[in-house]
Amino acid sequence: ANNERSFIMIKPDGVHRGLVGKIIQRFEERGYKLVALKQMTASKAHLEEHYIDLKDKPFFPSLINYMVSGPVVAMVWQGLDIVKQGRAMLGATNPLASAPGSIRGDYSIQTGRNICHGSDSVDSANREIAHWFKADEINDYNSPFINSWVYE
Ligand code: DAT
Ligand code: MG
Repeated sequence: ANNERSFIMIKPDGVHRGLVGKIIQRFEERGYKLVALKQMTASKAHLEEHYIDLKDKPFFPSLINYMVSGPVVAMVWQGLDIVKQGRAMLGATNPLASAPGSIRGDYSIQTGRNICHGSDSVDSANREIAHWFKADEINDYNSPFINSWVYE
């Protein structure tokens, strides 16, 4: 459906490296609609909940330390197949396995500094969007230009 949503986040390294605009631009140019955006420095508890599925992994503490180290840019993008397409646009978890042309493949080298996050399923997207945004922070606006010129 054209109103599928994904949670996409620019991690602290992406913010420090000045890649916020470039990452947003890729989703905009593709034709996806930005419906929520904020910059915040997330708490440890908030990030541990976000990454709850990984809590038993050996890299969990370093992942959380990295994610609390600075501001992130949290976003909700909307459009046809955005969850799957968003993952493809981000690239593989390990940037060394990410195709050139993907965000991670173009801008990063190591898994622990892979600059961006994207929901891995529609269910995780719904969970993550509710975790990062209040309902009134999401802008459910109509865009006739996108409706006519991105979709047929
Ligand atoms: P993704 O971010 O591609 O959804 P994930 O959900 O498996 O990947 O892991 C979340 C983040 O945790 C990932 O972006 C970077 C870190 N991570 C994952 N696997 C790792 C590993 N083997 N070593 C170090 N960090 C890892
Ligand atoms: Mg993941």
